[in-house]
Amino acid sequence: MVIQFAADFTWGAATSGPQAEGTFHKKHENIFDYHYHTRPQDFYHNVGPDVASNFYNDYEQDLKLLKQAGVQALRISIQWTRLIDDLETGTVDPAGADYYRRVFDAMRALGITPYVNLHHFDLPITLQRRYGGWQSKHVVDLYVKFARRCFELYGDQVTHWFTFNEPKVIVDGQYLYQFHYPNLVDGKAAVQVAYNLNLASAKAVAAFREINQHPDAIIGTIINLTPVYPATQSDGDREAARFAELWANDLYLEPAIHGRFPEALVERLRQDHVLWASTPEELAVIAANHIDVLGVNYYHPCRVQAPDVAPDSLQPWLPDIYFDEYDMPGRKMNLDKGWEIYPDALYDIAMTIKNRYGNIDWFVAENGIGVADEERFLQDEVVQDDYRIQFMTDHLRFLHQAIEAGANCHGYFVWTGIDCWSWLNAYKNRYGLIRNNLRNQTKSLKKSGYWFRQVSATGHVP
Ligand code: BGP
Repeated sequence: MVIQFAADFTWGAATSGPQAEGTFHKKHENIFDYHYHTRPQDFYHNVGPDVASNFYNDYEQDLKLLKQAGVQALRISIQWTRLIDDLETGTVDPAGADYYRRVFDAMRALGITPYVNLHHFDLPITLQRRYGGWQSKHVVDLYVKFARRCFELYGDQVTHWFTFNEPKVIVDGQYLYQFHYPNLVDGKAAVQVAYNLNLASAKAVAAFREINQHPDAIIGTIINLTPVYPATQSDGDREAARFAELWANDLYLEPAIHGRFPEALVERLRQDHVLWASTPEELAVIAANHIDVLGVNYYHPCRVQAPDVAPDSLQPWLPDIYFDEYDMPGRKMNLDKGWEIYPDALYDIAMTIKNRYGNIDWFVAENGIGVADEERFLQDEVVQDDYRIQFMTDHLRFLHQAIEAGANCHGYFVWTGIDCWSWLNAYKNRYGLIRNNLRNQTKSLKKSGYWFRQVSATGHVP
């Protein structure tokens, strides 16, 4: 079957400020900077975000390399901890503001469209310690001040805006499963954080509509969608999958696209006495401010079965009292990362968006494969990453099928362009189309980079 994408399909790459820039001249530490500086051995193999991929200093040549790899649009994030001087008043640091202006100018000069995200897990540490982070509605309002500054400063340069990357990961990592600082286990707090992130996103959308005058400007949010598959068609497994789907996906999709929370989930949380605190005014903001475009990060599906132990016998409340993970025999795994590889899910995601979410304009905002020790695949200084080409080809095949079936998907952004720092494994697993040789910070296209250039030029996936 021929896989030919339309000429106006966007071929992009995604990265984030904290994972690419390095901390040079930054005004504040975020939660990861802080955690690394106090616990360098945790997760990070003693490689911190301080230099990261040195994008702060190297952005001009990095952008040229991305252009060479066929990247037509680049998703980056503005770091709150770089742009804002006084976090309470939202005053801008002039050097931070100038930096992002220069980056957007350089992108425009090369014909690379900036897709700009405002929050990629990188909460200022002061706000975590002083207010409990995203549990606090004051933090929501401080974020909105930051978002306003971004719209005011760059409304003439940027047309594609995003309020958050993967709000679910903030909830999971910080408040449930202990993989992001401050590593809490608190189901009730997690529920409030999920609500507050939805509220913050809607408030930022409202600010955008008020400030942004550019006729082509659009705003969206980026959600990691994990389609949920039950182990069997038994009532128990299907019930478990239904709750997991509500908790993982609908909790973010419904407010962003339909302006309301999923009724079945709200009812469950109310009965369990963990429902978030909300006000009618806040719910009105959420109801009135829908996104224009959806970014979908997809890496792996979620497979669940009915829980072993009856939920009501378990205390304290955690969402996974309602489902157990299911380790399906024979599923294909990326062993370096521990994630299942299941490209078919992209088709299912597309159909969910088409059938349940109004076929909103969307794009794949992240998709990619993390592989350890890629130096072993070096030949004449080029990483021969055929596994990455295969991974993208398989996912693009299902995406193409979905578009043929009516999905309204306008682009595919690979995670990532240039090998970058990762929250949990520093530089152990590499994702880039472009190799970052950390020994001397030189960067060069991998085999997948040349492949992507060809695909982006022709729209044809061989
Ligand atoms: C997503 C994040 C990215 C990136 C990616 C790969 O969840 O949005 O920032 O890190 O996952 O995951 P990891 O770096 O943990 O291997």
